[in-house]
Amino acid sequence: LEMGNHLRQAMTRNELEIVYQPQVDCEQGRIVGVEALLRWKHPTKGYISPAEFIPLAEEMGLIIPIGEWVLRSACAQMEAWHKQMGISVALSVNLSVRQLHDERLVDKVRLILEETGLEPRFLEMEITENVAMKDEQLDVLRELRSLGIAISVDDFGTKYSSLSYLKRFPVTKIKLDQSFVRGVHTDAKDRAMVKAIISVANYFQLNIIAEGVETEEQASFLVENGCKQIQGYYFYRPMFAEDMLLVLRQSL
Ligand code: G
Ligand code: G
Ligand code: MN
Ligand code: NA
Repeated sequence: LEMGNHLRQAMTRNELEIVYQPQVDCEQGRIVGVEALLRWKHPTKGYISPAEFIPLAEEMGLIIPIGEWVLRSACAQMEAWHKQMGISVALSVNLSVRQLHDERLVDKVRLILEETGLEPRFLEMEITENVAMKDEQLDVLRELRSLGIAISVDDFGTKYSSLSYLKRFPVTKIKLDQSFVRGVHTDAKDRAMVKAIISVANYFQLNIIAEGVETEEQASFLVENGCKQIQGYYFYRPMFAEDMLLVLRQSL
């Protein structure tokens, strides 16, 4: 409860920050995207992971203004990098399913793109499979797609109904969950799972990226099996914008 009250003030006190994690295309040998990840710099507890406070933010309805802040800040940052460096790198932003229940979401997104100047083709929104996805939310996703925004399924394969999801929803990309990546060198079932998901992506003509890649062995296995995009500590950890600028410069 106390944390809830504090979270309410976190935005106005500028305690929320965004870190960025590069996404590497191993075939092109360059950074093709970055994921924006929220952090709460708590005055006494230090950095708190969104895994701890997003559920609370969702319960309190705070995810709506927080999500809007993340989107606006990250789009503005990405557009600044584009202008500074002449790069074409995409931005991924995590979307809570609660935000898809906000009937003003599409207007807000359109406005944020206009205000920041970021072209819609450089924005991707990550959603997780969720029971709260009804036809209304499906329509919202279609509208976002028609703005030119890409939609990816985060943590793919860990929830229910993964395949029917791909059939029903207008998604463009699968994010292969790190739990499968972790075991590719020790667990035959994880290897099978990874290969199966990669072929699902191919059959559905979707892009695919692997998350949580920490070792060269994992990266090689993925690339050899047709997953060329990699996100994980093996290449880069999430970092603050200042560090990201240097990393992007080097990746030009
Ligand atoms: O960065 P980290 O591994 O601590 O993230 C933990 C979880 O928080 C992940 O599931 C991630 O998708 C989620 N998350 C990170 N940033 C955001 C955000 O801006 N909005 C939402 N809804 N979830 C986020
Ligand atoms: O659920 P989502 O995919 O949005 O969450 C991504 C989370 O995974 C981020 O919080 C990020 O900090 C974390 N992450 C990114 N790369 C790695 C990695 O290589 N290993 C581990 N353990 N976590 C990672
Ligand atoms: Mn994500
Ligand atoms: Na994930």
